[in-house]
Amino acid sequence: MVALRCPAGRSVNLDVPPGHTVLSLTKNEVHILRSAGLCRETYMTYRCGRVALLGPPNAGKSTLLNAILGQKVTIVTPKPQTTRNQIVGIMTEEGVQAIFMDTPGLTQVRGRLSKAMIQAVWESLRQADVIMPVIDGNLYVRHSELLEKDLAPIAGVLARDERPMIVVINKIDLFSDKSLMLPLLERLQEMWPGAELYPASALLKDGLPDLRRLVANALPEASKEFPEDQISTAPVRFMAAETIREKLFLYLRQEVPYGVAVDIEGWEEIEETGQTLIQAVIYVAKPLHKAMVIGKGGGTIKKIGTEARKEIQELLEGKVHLELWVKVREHWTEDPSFLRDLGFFGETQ
Ligand SMILES: Nc1nc2c(ncn2[C@@H]2O[C@H](COP(=O)(O)OP(=O)(O)OP(=O)(O)O)[C@@H](O)[C@H]2O)c(=O)[nH]1
Ligand SMILES: [Mg+2]
Repeated sequence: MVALRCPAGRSVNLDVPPGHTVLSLTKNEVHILRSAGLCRETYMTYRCGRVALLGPPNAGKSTLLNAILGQKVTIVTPKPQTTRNQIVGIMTEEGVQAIFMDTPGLTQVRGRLSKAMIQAVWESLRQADVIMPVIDGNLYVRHSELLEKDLAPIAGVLARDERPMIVVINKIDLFSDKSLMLPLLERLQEMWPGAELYPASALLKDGLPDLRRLVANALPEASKEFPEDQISTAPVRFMAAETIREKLFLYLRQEVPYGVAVDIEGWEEIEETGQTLIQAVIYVAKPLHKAMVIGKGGGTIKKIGTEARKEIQELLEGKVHLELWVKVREHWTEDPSFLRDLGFFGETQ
């Protein structure tokens, strides 16, 4: 085994058979010459690293991650600030493992919950080998004046960062004249001169194979961190709670979804029925919200429960009996120990 210096300054360990010499090194390949000079061999090196998906709320970061993986690991809703924690999704392909970190949308910090959410963004950025800002291309094509303000939290920091950066300009399915994008592309290139700009539609899964390749080439040489069949690091209990929260976001209006939290309090396999009994508590911030979650004649919570149960069954590949309770817990978004119990401050990882 010899340790080789790669052009990018990283080292790679490789078994060079006796009687062979290293001919050249490129980003992905080590060319080796047999000493007799009769035959050239190419050894692929393994690439593995972390990719931080970050950007303004509602840009499609979570949709993009699910589309890249071809499987749902993170919840998606039309409302901003859906994602609250760092969610890890793992893509493993031949010779490559990309560990994506989905993050909450970057907004102004208002209170402890949003502080914990923003902390998850900075922590993901710190861990990243590749930085992948995701922006809503359609929004900035139509309202170019919003770009600077929305990217203000990351523009300067990323301009000084030397790590590989791929900017995904998402939602390009929403306008047919693609030349409308040119001024936006120019401004992004000025802001981040070293970045690759990549227009895509996460919703239509448009352009994803090339994006996967781009990410793979930007990753450092390293051995894989996770088994090939592992798709996420989130425990199933957390994913079940997130599924319920997604349905709450979908069925509740105004400020109500932002004040809900879901905690799984019971999880039991029932031998007689072959079902998993899941008992979850939906916390709301105000007494009035409790009535809204329950709905007229219990209609809203019934719909939420039915939708969530279906999806959790798919996740667990088995029958689920889901019991939901609603409790009022005023000011929970400001309670550090409760936030910790819910998995904030990195505890889902
Ligand atoms: N038309 C269109 N809609 C998209 C696309 N990608 C995402 N969306 C929609 O945009 C909305 C927000 O998507 P999310 O994936 O939840 O966005 P996010 O960036 O994770 O949002 P936060 O977690 O709140 O920061 C959803 O309604 C998605 O269906 C896209 O390429 N085209
Ligand atoms: Mg999200």
